[in-house]
Amino acid sequence: MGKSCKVVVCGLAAVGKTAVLEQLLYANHIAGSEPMETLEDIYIGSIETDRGTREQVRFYDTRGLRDGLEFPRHYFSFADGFVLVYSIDSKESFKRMEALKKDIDRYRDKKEVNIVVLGNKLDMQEQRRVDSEVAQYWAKTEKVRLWEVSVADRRTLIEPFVHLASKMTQPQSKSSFPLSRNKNKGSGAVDS
Ligand SMILES: Nc1nc2c(ncn2[C@@H]2O[C@H](COP(=O)(O)OP(=O)(O)O)[C@@H](O)[C@H]2O)c(=O)[nH]1
Ligand SMILES: [Mg+2]
Repeated sequence: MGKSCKVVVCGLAAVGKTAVLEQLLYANHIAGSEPMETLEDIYIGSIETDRGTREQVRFYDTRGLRDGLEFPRHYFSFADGFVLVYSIDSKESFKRMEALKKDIDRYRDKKEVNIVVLGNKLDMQEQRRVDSEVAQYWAKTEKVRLWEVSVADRRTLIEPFVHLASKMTQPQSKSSFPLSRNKNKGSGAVDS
Protein backbone atom coordinates (compact mmCIF):
# COMPACT_ATOMS: atom_id res chain seq x y z
CA MET A 1 0.00 0.00 0.00
CA GLY A 2 1.40 3.35 -1.00
CA LYS A 3 1.06 6.64 0.75
CA SER A 4 -2.37 7.97 1.50
CA CYS A 5 -3.49 10.61 -1.01
CA LYS A 6 -5.73 13.46 0.00
CA VAL A 7 -8.58 14.32 -2.31
CA VAL A 8 -10.88 17.28 -1.78
CA VAL A 9 -14.39 17.06 -3.20
CA CYS A 10 -15.92 20.46 -3.84
CA GLY A 11 -18.61 22.37 -5.70
CA LEU A 12 -21.82 24.28 -5.26
CA ALA A 13 -24.30 23.13 -2.60
CA ALA A 14 -26.62 20.29 -3.60
CA VAL A 15 -24.79 19.18 -6.75
CA GLY A 16 -24.39 15.72 -5.22
CA LYS A 17 -20.89 15.62 -3.69
CA THR A 18 -21.94 13.57 -0.69
CA ALA A 19 -24.23 11.39 -2.77
CA VAL A 20 -21.39 10.59 -5.19
CA LEU A 21 -19.07 9.51 -2.39
CA GLU A 22 -21.71 7.48 -0.60
CA GLN A 23 -22.77 5.76 -3.78
CA LEU A 24 -19.19 5.10 -4.87
CA LEU A 25 -18.07 3.72 -1.52
CA TYR A 26 -21.21 2.18 -0.08
CA ALA A 27 -23.64 1.95 -2.98
CA ASN A 28 -26.34 3.19 -0.65
CA HIS A 29 -27.46 6.57 -1.89
CA ILE A 30 -30.92 6.90 -3.37
CA ALA A 31 -30.95 9.87 -5.73
CA GLY A 32 -33.48 12.44 -4.61
CA SER A 33 -33.41 11.46 -0.97
CA GLU A 34 -33.57 14.18 1.69
CA PRO A 35 -30.34 16.18 1.50
CA MET A 36 -28.34 16.73 4.68
CA GLU A 37 -25.97 19.64 4.73
CA THR A 38 -22.34 18.63 4.97
CA LEU A 39 -19.82 20.46 7.11
CA GLU A 40 -16.88 18.19 6.55
CA ASP A 41 -16.67 14.43 6.45
CA ILE A 42 -13.69 12.28 5.68
CA TYR A 43 -14.07 9.03 3.80
CA ILE A 44 -11.21 6.60 3.52
CA GLY A 45 -11.15 4.41 0.47
CA SER A 46 -8.81 1.81 -0.85
CA ILE A 47 -8.79 2.04 -4.61
CA GLU A 48 -7.38 -0.40 -7.09
CA THR A 49 -5.57 1.58 -9.75
CA ASP A 50 -5.30 0.75 -13.45
CA ARG A 51 -1.88 -0.66 -12.71
CA GLY A 52 -3.37 -3.20 -10.33
CA THR A 53 -2.11 -1.68 -7.12
CA ARG A 54 -4.32 -0.72 -4.25
CA GLU A 55 -3.99 2.79 -2.90
CA GLN A 56 -5.46 4.42 0.11
CA VAL A 57 -7.29 7.64 -0.61
CA ARG A 58 -8.71 10.09 1.90
CA PHE A 59 -11.69 11.99 0.54
CA TYR A 60 -12.59 15.29 2.16
CA ASP A 61 -16.26 15.94 1.55
CA THR A 62 -16.67 19.68 1.93
CA ARG A 63 -19.43 22.07 2.75
CA GLY A 64 -21.43 23.02 -0.33
CA LEU A 65 -20.71 26.51 -1.61
CA ARG A 66 -23.41 29.13 -1.81
CA ASP A 67 -23.45 32.84 -2.50
CA GLY A 68 -21.06 34.68 -0.28
CA LEU A 69 -19.41 31.52 0.97
CA GLU A 70 -15.76 31.29 0.00
CA PHE A 71 -14.05 27.97 -0.34
CA PRO A 72 -11.63 27.65 2.60
CA ARG A 73 -8.12 28.27 1.34
CA HIS A 74 -6.45 25.66 3.53
CA TYR A 75 -7.81 22.93 1.29
CA PHE A 76 -5.67 24.20 -1.56
CA SER A 77 -2.44 23.67 0.29
CA PHE A 78 -2.76 20.09 1.38
CA ALA A 79 -4.73 18.39 -1.38
CA ASP A 80 -3.07 15.95 -3.77
CA GLY A 81 -6.18 15.90 -5.90
CA PHE A 82 -9.57 17.47 -6.41
CA VAL A 83 -12.93 16.23 -7.56
CA LEU A 84 -14.84 19.25 -8.85
CA VAL A 85 -18.55 18.60 -9.05
CA TYR A 86 -21.28 20.46 -10.84
CA SER A 87 -24.77 19.42 -11.81
CA ILE A 88 -25.83 19.34 -15.47
CA ASP A 89 -29.12 21.01 -14.55
CA SER A 90 -27.42 24.11 -13.13
CA LYS A 91 -25.38 26.66 -15.06
CA GLU A 92 -24.53 28.35 -11.80
CA SER A 93 -22.94 25.16 -10.51
CA PHE A 94 -20.80 24.94 -13.66
CA LYS A 95 -19.64 28.54 -13.20
CA ARG A 96 -18.77 27.88 -9.60
CA MET A 97 -16.80 24.81 -10.63
CA GLU A 98 -14.87 26.89 -13.22
CA ALA A 99 -14.06 29.44 -10.52
CA LEU A 100 -12.81 26.66 -8.24
CA LYS A 101 -10.50 25.40 -10.98
CA LYS A 102 -9.05 28.91 -11.29
CA ASP A 103 -8.58 29.13 -7.53
CA ILE A 104 -6.78 25.80 -7.48
CA ASP A 105 -4.39 27.05 -10.16
CA ARG A 106 -3.83 30.22 -8.19
CA TYR A 107 -3.47 28.93 -4.64
CA ARG A 108 -2.17 25.40 -4.78
CA ASP A 109 1.17 24.83 -3.07
CA LYS A 110 2.05 21.56 -4.69
CA LYS A 111 3.16 21.33 -8.28
CA GLU A 112 1.44 18.06 -8.88
CA VAL A 113 -2.28 18.39 -8.34
CA ASN A 114 -4.66 16.06 -10.13
CA ILE A 115 -8.12 17.25 -10.95
CA VAL A 116 -11.15 15.44 -12.27
CA VAL A 117 -14.48 17.08 -13.02
CA LEU A 118 -17.88 15.44 -12.64
CA GLY A 119 -21.03 16.74 -14.32
CA ASN A 120 -23.52 15.00 -12.05
CA LYS A 121 -27.25 14.24 -12.38
CA LEU A 122 -26.96 12.92 -15.90
CA ASP A 123 -30.30 11.23 -15.31
CA MET A 124 -31.95 14.67 -15.33
CA GLN A 125 -31.65 15.18 -19.06
CA GLU A 126 -34.87 17.15 -19.41
CA GLN A 127 -33.56 19.76 -17.01
CA ARG A 128 -30.16 20.02 -18.65
CA ARG A 129 -28.71 23.55 -18.64
CA VAL A 130 -25.04 22.76 -19.23
CA ASP A 131 -24.26 21.61 -22.73
CA SER A 132 -22.16 18.49 -22.92
CA GLU A 133 -19.91 19.70 -25.73
CA VAL A 134 -19.36 23.10 -24.17
CA ALA A 135 -18.32 21.40 -20.94
CA GLN A 136 -15.95 18.99 -22.73
CA TYR A 137 -14.42 21.85 -24.70
CA TRP A 138 -13.79 23.76 -21.50
CA ALA A 139 -12.19 20.65 -19.96
CA LYS A 140 -9.92 20.25 -22.98
CA THR A 141 -8.67 23.81 -22.81
CA GLU A 142 -8.08 23.40 -19.06
CA LYS A 143 -6.41 20.03 -19.58
CA VAL A 144 -8.63 18.19 -17.14
CA ARG A 145 -10.79 15.12 -17.63
CA LEU A 146 -14.53 15.60 -17.32
CA TRP A 147 -17.19 12.90 -17.01
CA GLU A 148 -20.93 13.24 -16.93
CA VAL A 149 -22.20 10.89 -14.25
CA SER A 150 -25.28 9.97 -12.29
CA VAL A 151 -25.51 8.76 -8.75
CA ALA A 152 -28.46 6.72 -9.98
CA ASP A 153 -26.03 4.70 -12.12
CA ARG A 154 -23.08 3.78 -9.94
CA ARG A 155 -21.07 2.37 -12.84
CA THR A 156 -20.60 5.88 -14.18
CA LEU A 157 -18.68 6.82 -11.03
CA ILE A 158 -15.99 4.16 -11.16
CA GLU A 159 -13.86 5.35 -14.07
CA PRO A 160 -13.27 8.92 -12.87
CA PHE A 161 -12.15 7.75 -9.45
CA VAL A 162 -9.95 4.98 -10.76
CA HIS A 163 -8.40 7.48 -13.16
CA LEU A 164 -7.76 9.96 -10.37
CA ALA A 165 -6.23 7.39 -8.03
CA SER A 166 -4.07 6.05 -10.83
CA LYS A 167 -2.77 9.51 -11.74
CA MET A 168 -2.08 10.48 -8.18
CA THR A 169 -0.02 7.41 -7.51
CA GLN A 170 1.97 7.31 -10.72
CA PRO A 171 4.40 5.84 -11.57
CA GLN A 172 3.92 2.84 -9.32
CA SER A 173 0.40 1.46 -9.83
CA LYS A 174 -3.14 0.84 -11.19
CA SER A 175 -6.53 0.97 -9.45
CA SER A 176 -9.13 -0.68 -7.25
CA PHE A 177 -10.61 0.65 -4.00
CA PRO A 178 -11.87 -0.91 -0.87
CA LEU A 179 -13.21 2.16 0.80
CA SER A 180 -14.19 2.95 4.32
CA ARG A 181 -14.96 6.25 5.84
CA ASN A 182 -14.10 7.37 9.32
CA LYS A 183 -15.27 10.32 11.38
CA ASN A 184 -18.50 8.98 12.82
CA LYS A 185 -19.72 7.66 9.51
CA GLY A 186 -19.15 4.08 8.39
CA SER A 187 -17.06 2.03 6.06
CA GLY A 188 -17.47 0.47 2.67
CA ALA A 189 -15.81 -0.93 -0.37
CA VAL A 190 -15.68 -0.19 -4.07
CA ASP A 191 -14.78 -2.77 -6.60
CA SER A 192 -14.62 -1.74 -10.18
N1 LIG B 1 -31.56 12.85 -9.81
C1 LIG B 1 -30.39 12.88 -9.17
N2 LIG B 1 -30.32 13.40 -7.93
C2 LIG B 1 -29.11 13.42 -7.34
C3 LIG B 1 -27.94 12.92 -7.97
N3 LIG B 1 -26.89 13.09 -7.12
C4 LIG B 1 -27.40 13.67 -6.01
N4 LIG B 1 -28.72 13.86 -6.13
C5 LIG B 1 -29.61 14.47 -5.13
O1 LIG B 1 -29.26 15.84 -4.96
C6 LIG B 1 -29.49 16.23 -3.60
C7 LIG B 1 -28.23 16.85 -3.02
O2 LIG B 1 -27.25 15.84 -2.88
P1 LIG B 1 -26.02 16.00 -1.86
O3 LIG B 1 -25.15 14.82 -2.05
O4 LIG B 1 -26.51 16.27 -0.48
O5 LIG B 1 -25.33 17.32 -2.42
P2 LIG B 1 -24.03 18.07 -1.85
O6 LIG B 1 -24.54 19.31 -1.15
O7 LIG B 1 -23.23 18.44 -3.06
O8 LIG B 1 -23.31 17.13 -0.94
C8 LIG B 1 -29.94 14.98 -2.86
O9 LIG B 1 -31.35 14.98 -2.79
C9 LIG B 1 -29.45 13.86 -3.75
O10 LIG B 1 -30.22 12.68 -3.63
C10 LIG B 1 -28.06 12.37 -9.29
O11 LIG B 1 -27.09 11.92 -9.94
N5 LIG B 1 -29.31 12.38 -9.84
MG1 LIG C 1 -22.81 17.26 1.06
